[in-house]
Amino acid sequence: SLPKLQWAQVVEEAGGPVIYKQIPVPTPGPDEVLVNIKYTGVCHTDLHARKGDWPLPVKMPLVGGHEGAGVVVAKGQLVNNVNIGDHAGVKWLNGSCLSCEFCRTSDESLCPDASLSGYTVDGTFQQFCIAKAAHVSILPKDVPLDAVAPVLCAGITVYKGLKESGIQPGQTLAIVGAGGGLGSLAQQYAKAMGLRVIAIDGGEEKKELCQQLGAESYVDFTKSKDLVKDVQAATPDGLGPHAALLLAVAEIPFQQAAAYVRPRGVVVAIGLPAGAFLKAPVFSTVVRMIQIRGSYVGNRQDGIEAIDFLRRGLIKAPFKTVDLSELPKVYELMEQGKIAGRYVLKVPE
Ligand code: 8ID
Ligand code: ZN
Repeated sequence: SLPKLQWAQVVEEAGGPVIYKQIPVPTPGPDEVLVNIKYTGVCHTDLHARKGDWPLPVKMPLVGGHEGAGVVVAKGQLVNNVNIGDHAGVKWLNGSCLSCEFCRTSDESLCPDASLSGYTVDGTFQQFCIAKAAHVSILPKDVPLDAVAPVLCAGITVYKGLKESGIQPGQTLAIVGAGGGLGSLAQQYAKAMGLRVIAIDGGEEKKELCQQLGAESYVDFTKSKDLVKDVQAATPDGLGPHAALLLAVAEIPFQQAAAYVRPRGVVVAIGLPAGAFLKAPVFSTVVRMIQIRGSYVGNRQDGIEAIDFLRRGLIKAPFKTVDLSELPKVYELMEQGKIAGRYVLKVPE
């Protein structure tokens, strides 16, 4: 039988700290499952939620987290696609209505009634987490629960972003924020898809990581005197990358990308720096036929495909594992831009 109380990291007021404490174990509704979380990644989105810096209201008190991998321990009476004992992943999209036009056309992340793990509903920084059965990812049992955790948001998001960019094998991709959580996974998916990668980030630790992950070149934004020129110079023919994935949590790179992609280049905005704007000169955007678009997580099928890349050994992104109780330290490092790759929290048994 299940315990009545569990350990969780709780934000009690907007902008306040996370508090490690015991809270009740929730009961799943008729269309929901209860997942005993074993590992959960820490995404920069969780820090945005803790700080409350987005124009989207956050539930309070809040249990954050949306990269949770664990075991299904209870389910509602309407659930027949998931069994007790299945390995399951809880993602950013905790649930959606499944009947609006967006859900009907597999754009579930655009559902006006979507519920978001660790934002509008409690997430994965707890031992037992609820998710809608229709949206939970069923994980093959040969996929390790620690390594799959970052794939559940970071992996799916960059995989979808790559599809949205329309880039083709052999073409060159700029990844901005390449040494971070999303960036390190983006490099792995890009490589698996036969793309050539220009990694853009700051500092030596991230440079080493990007080289290990197979980037053809590294542009250090903290050192470059003319980033647009340096990125273009890093492409084989000097004309600039075919696409750019913007994963950084700063506004400046969102103003630079339209200038360095080659004519017909595609800029995919994924990072969500607070209060930032996308800006590009109309003239050069028109005559160079540049596309600028947003990309927001992925649908259920994108999730299955992104996880399958991991299962098949096509991607391997580095992560460090610490205990759930150490979340405040992880946030501190993240705030300072000091995390190369991802942190994964081990949830107590
Ligand atoms: O669906 C979505 N669109 C989605 C899904 C998941 C996450 C969006 N996100 C958002 C997060 O909310 C966050 O705003 O993507 C952003 C990145 O998340 P993350 O990868 O989890 O963050 P990180 O690990 O801190 O990595 C950010 C990297 O950006 C670099 C940092 O050095 C770090 O490695 N960076 C920064 I800050 N400024 C840069 C710059 N000017 C830069 N890299 C290059 N140029
Ligand atoms: Zn995320």
